[in-house]
Amino acid sequence: MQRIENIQLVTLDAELSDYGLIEDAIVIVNGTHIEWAGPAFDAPSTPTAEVLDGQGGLMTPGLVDCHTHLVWAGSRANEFAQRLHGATYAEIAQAGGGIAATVRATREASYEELLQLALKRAKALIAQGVTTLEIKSGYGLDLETERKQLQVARAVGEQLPVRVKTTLLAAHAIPPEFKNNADGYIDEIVERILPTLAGEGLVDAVDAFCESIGFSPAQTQRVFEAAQSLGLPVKLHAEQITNQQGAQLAAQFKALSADHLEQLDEEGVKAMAASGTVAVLLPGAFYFLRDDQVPPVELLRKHQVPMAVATDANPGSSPIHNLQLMLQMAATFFKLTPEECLRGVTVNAAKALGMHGQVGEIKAGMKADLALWDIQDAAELTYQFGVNPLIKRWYDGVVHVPAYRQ
Ligand code: DI6
Ligand code: FE
Repeated sequence: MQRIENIQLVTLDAELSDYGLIEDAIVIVNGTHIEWAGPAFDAPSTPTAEVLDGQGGLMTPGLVDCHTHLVWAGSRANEFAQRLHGATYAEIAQAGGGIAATVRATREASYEELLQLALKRAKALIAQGVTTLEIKSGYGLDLETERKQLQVARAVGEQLPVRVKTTLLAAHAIPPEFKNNADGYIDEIVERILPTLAGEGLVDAVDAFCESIGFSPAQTQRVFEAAQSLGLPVKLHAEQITNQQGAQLAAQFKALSADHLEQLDEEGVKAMAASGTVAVLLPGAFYFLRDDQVPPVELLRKHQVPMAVATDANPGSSPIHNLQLMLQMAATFFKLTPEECLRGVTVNAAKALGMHGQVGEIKAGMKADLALWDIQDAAELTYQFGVNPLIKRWYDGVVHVPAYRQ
């Protein structure tokens, strides 16, 4: 048992205050779970607990990055240079670059090579206080390589102190074997890739890229039906470049989240509100693609759709492994408040992964995933970036100090 004293606690319990802030707090950790959290004056006695001094730091839930594509090989730095010379993301994709280039490199890479690359990226996120991470496949586009990606994702969660949720994104792009035959590839996904990998226990959720340059709503629907028949929750890359009414489709399948959403309209927002689907905002992709349309944050607020914020870490549209920077960008570009940003990488990100009530808040019964910061005001996490204020983090009840602090 651990008794963490001398902390300011951000519980995110809306009933307490904006952040659920308790100024002089104690958290009691029992094994892998939180046993008690609240004001020091109210704390039960724990004569046998190890007492830890929180140094007056601010404690938040461990952060949750609920949308990443961490497992890939190769580099797209050359495409970045082409874009600076005027080529567009869509033009590069049509010329055989883009996702297809990463698919070639990922197919060629060995399991071990991919694992080393993914571990390095995951460590960067862990050092910023991340304790739960979603990792998508989608750079294999065939059974073997999608499996390899998801196995690497599982290994990241086994080798590092981070909880990993896997998402099958086989419907990310059309592989060369199915050129001009997207429906044939959807058959392959629903008949073979999805049931096989789900049967191997590699799939926690299913995602698709519903877009003019991706899959149509009808094709996406087939993937969702297959997921539903296997009892798997769905998510969707929706309304990023064009409005395909993906949000409505996602809502129809009670999706955990719809992500990107720059082109989302009020009908889509209402559908998401009715189905409890989380809006995952990805300011890194907005920034890196120099998008000029922001997601409809006012409408999401008006209809009380929970908003999450994530890195979308991927080699093409968001080569960014910094969740703290995403908070800054969500505030600066999308005008989220610091409190919305913090909820976006904790309680709402947990909802987007179907982990509400397990992680993302500091309450009795939740996992002891905690982050202790050398700041006095929670808004600091959104306000600044580049200096990492993390003092230490707890994962599953075990304390870890990031390497640079040791
Ligand atoms: N939307 C994105 O922003 C990424 N995938 C997706 O469906 C881009 C992936 C890439 O360019 O490699
Ligand atoms: Fe993405």
